[in-house]
Amino acid sequence: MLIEKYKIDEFNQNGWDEHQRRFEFIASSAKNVEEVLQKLIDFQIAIPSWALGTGGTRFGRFSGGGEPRSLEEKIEDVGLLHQLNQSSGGISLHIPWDIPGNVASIKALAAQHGLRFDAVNSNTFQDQPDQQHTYKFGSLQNVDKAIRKQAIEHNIEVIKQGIELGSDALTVWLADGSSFPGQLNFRKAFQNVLESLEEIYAALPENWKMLVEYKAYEPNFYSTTIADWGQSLLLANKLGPKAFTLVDFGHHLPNANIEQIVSLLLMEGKLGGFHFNDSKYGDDDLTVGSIDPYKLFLIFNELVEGMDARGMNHATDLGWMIDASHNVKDPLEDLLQSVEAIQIAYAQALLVDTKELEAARMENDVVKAQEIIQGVYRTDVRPLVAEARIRAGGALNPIQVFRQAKVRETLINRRGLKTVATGL
Ligand code: PSV
Ligand code: MN
Repeated sequence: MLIEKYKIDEFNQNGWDEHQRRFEFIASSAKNVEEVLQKLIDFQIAIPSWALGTGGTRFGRFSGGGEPRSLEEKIEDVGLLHQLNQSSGGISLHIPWDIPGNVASIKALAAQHGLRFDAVNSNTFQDQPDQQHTYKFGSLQNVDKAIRKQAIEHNIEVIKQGIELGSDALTVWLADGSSFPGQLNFRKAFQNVLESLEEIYAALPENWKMLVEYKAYEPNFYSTTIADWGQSLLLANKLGPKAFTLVDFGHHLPNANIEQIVSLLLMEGKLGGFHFNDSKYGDDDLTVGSIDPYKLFLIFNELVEGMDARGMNHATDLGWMIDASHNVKDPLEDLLQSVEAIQIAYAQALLVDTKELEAARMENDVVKAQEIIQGVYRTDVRPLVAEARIRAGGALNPIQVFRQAKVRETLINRRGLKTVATGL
């Protein structure tokens, strides 16, 4: 569902004067405000098609109702988010959780909502009912050639679906690994994955990217065959110029310095994309910025600095996607919070005085460097983010509008209380 434009304008009147005051205050002190606003407007974050329903854990799942029952309804939900924040202009499909049946009408619906198709994701971490071989002991790494072949063919099929949709990247995340010592020959497993990825890589169109995502553990608990950025980078380097590493915030062991990882990957020209979420213990898939917003800002600071150093376009040269799950919140409200958290961190990173910071570093002035970094982090940039959103045609306060317009109640009336969206 979409909300009538006049209603959003009406809702925008609430708190308008307060917003003006707060915006003028920051605009009077921050440098390059117009440039920052334009960058915020251009920056789009893709929403995964599997994050629109309630996520569960292995202990249970508590649906909030009105979940999308089809890909069409998922596109409508992302369209609504985009209408409210003007920054969720992409949708990322996981296949076969979402199979675009009638491609022409799916594309038309997405276009109607101003959405593009972001990276397509293959799934060889679950068995499908009609599948010949099982992935219980891995897919691209499997000791059985026939199983590897099945997984390769699935990935090539996903590329074909992506081409039809107008996507330009394939994200490969593998659950492959082992749960017990002795189970796997690490070297053979890695080589099998490499050879399998080589076959998939050969099927990529000229302008496509392959994003190789790593994850430290889970579902395997002893070893994961692509467990960290080193292993992913090794594969990406061996595969060729169209292959890149994808960093997911929650896929690291505790205390990993993710900002350093993205910095070095950018230096190597091998960072391809980022999955946003937040985490306290592991791959918790929590709302972006809900646990450690400072870490998110530090990552953004390196992303901006590293991309600028290579003359990259922030909005288009990397794949940005939210990869979160919503166990206790309304998924759409959660996604609105996540997008805003990303924009806040991005805006703060854009405000860092890089020259001054570099000068402090050259003087080994550690205190000054920290003052610069934390001075920006402690600046309330929410009025900048809101201003960018309004100028782009969105809502001053997306969550408030979502609630005042009774979106969830309407979705429950239309779709029912017990609907279940595909995904995890
Ligand atoms: C795996 O944990 C992951 O981060 C990958 O990106 C998957 O595609 C996604 O979550 C959904 O399982
Ligand atoms: Mn991910």
